[in-house]
Amino acid sequence: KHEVLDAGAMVLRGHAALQAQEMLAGIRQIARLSPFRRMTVAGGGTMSVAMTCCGAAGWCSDAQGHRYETRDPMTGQPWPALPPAWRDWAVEAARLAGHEGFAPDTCLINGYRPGARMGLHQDDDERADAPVVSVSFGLPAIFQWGGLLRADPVRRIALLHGDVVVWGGPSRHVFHGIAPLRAGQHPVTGPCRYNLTFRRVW
Ligand code: MD5
Ligand code: FE
Repeated sequence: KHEVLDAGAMVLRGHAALQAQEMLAGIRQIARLSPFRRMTVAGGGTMSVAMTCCGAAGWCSDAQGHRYETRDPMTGQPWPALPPAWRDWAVEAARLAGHEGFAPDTCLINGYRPGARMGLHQDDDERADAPVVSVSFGLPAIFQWGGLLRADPVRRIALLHGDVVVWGGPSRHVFHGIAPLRAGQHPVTGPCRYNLTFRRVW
């Protein structure tokens, strides 16, 4: 049931499928307070993925760069709370993958429409001694998984509705991305894909 992708990275196929309806309802609640928005990146481009956050910290990007903020710059308010049931669920998923004592303080929520993509990048704005728990809902995506150097060869792995990946140890620093989302209709999310990542920032 647990598939080791590489050192520190484990897929729990379909592990979140039974949580989908509840988590998607939670996403709608969060998005009422802090709407999905397409952020600007340094250099002036706009991301094709729409994002929102909940928890003590929210990931923000603008023309100046990217960082975590305690308040949503769009509303001036603190980010919506991380639902305790989500937090407990993510702690248990990390534990199943061998990471005891995960204490996430944020969840970044990515919304993909057909054509949306995430270019190869490394996640290094958070504490690297904690894993990241990622959950996919809706339309399938092709996850691009490289190495520690941008030029390293990239593997392609399908991430489907309900799939959970726990990234820890060496896999925290690999270059990764999402190929442009193919158009489609998913029975639960319609023409969308959502990805939630639970992280320890502070
Ligand atoms: C997504 N999100 O499907 C992906 C999945 C992001 C992001 O990449 O930064 O929001 S999470 C994949 C991930 C997270 C942390 C580490 C690694 C992969 N990794 O080391 O491969 O929207
Ligand atoms: Fe990432």
